[in-house]
Amino acid sequence: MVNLTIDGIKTQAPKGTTVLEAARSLNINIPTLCYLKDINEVGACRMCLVEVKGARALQAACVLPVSEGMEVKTNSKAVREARTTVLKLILARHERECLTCSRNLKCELQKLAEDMGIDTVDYEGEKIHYKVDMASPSIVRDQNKCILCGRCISVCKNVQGAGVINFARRGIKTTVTTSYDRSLSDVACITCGQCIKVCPVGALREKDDRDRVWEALDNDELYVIAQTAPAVRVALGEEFGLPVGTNVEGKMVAALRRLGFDKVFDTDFAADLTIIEEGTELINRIKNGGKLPMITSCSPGWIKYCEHYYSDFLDNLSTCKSPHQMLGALAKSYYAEKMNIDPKKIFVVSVMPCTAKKFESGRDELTVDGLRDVDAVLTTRELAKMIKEAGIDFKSLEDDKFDRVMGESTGAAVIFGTTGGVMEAALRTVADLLEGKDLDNIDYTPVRGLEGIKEATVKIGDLDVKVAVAHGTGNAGKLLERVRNGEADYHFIEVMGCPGGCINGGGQPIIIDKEKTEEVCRLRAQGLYDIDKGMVLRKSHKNPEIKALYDDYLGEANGHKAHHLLHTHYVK
Ligand code: HC0
Ligand code: SF4
Repeated sequence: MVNLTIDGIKTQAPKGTTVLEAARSLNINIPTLCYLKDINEVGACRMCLVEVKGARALQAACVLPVSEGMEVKTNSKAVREARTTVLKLILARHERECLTCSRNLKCELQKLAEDMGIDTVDYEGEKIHYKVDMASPSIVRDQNKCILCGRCISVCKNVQGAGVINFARRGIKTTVTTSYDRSLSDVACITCGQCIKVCPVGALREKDDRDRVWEALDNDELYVIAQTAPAVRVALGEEFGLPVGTNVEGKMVAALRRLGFDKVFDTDFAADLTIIEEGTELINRIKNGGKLPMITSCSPGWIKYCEHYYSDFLDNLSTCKSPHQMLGALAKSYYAEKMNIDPKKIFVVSVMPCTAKKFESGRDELTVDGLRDVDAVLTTRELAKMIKEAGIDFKSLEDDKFDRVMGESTGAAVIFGTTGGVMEAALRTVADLLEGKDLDNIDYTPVRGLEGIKEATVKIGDLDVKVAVAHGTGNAGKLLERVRNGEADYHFIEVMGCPGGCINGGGQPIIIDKEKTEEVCRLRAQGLYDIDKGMVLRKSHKNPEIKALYDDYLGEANGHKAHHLLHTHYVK
């Protein structure tokens, strides 16, 4: 242990700890704008300057290791003056359109300016005006607001394994950009939105589709259907001041009705359907010598990553469309026929924790007979904005229920929203189908939790089923390298593009205090596991609406009609 003094308090910290961490362990808050633990520790923003006895200049606490006998002041006159100057210089370069910024009231720079009592920006220097990159279907990049903290660069490269953005040029002309300043839509960006989540300001945001959805809702000719992803219900409440992880399913459904949707369905219904289709596909591949390991195909950021970086694994992907695309396809076929509605007049809106779903819904592979499965995708954040725009008092809404015949779901479906959930849901069904009985032990805990790569061998009948789970595409890449090199082999792999799975998707509420990210992920995941635990039906094949769908419409799992509507194939 290293002995040191911070602001007159004697303390000890393990060797290798930074002064920033040592101070935080004493509840001394040193401000930061670029620091992200284990991801971006670069000392770029200079907000964390501290005074160290005997040192000639102020030091950046986030990259300064503790040393024996060190005496640190975090709040001296010199420190306060330096930080104020640094912050005013950042503000001088930043396009200060706070009132109309997507991050208004959720901006770390704004909060810091308020915390530090900044009431003037004394410097006005040369400014370069950059064109806003609007070409990606998922991500908007506005360099005019960028403060060059480098977090997006680090998360894109180190966590997601994509590395499509970097610093370019020098001095006043320094920017964060793509190679040759191309649009994100023209480089190998996987549209995951993890860069949005770490951006301290509004330089990165989702492509806003609220206007298109309002237009559809105002059009009397259209029959507008909403569906909501598993992970939205345990995060939407945060936008209205409710505790992290609160299940607001009932209020969310009520709010969607108030907004004017004709029907509100549950993507969880289609998650159950995915398990039947994907589970059957897995059993067929294992029994008939098909391509293994089979890899899940429901996370569009992951699919795009596979296409760009691991295209030799494309045939390993399950041919199942992702659940919300399945539901969209059924809305315009099964439901349209049942209700005698012209499918061309049905407009499907998916409410998702994900920015990549915006890209996915526009893919040509995800159409049936020329009609898009899904017409628009809103993130959790956009739905919250629409609810606020409409003047709905979310917290006081009475709980409402999803519409039938695509509104019933099981516990297996709701855990899709967290890493390991699709695997656990699949194992619950595959084990029952292969053993031919209703098994009691259905909590597959080895695939739960936030470890980057999880592995398990599950004994089903005579078969040892080897499975792996990866979340965050960087981890997926590491896992696939091992498979490619013959160091590991599995029957089935679950990949979710975002770290933690959809609970931490690029479209979820912004976590302003980045130190709390892991805790927030745990609480959102716990919210989903609690819902699962409280449900009577916890296996997808027990869902009565799914049984009715096969009996009345689809016929058999993986059959001709199911393939036409619910499956696709991605090629190089
Ligand atoms: Fe997910 Fe999904 S679980 S990808 O994480 O499979 O976005 O929540 O909606 O479609 O169901 C996201 C979440 C979904 C889909 C489902 C899957
Ligand atoms: Fe990188 Fe994902 Fe952001 Fe694209 S969306 S720039 S891949 S972090």
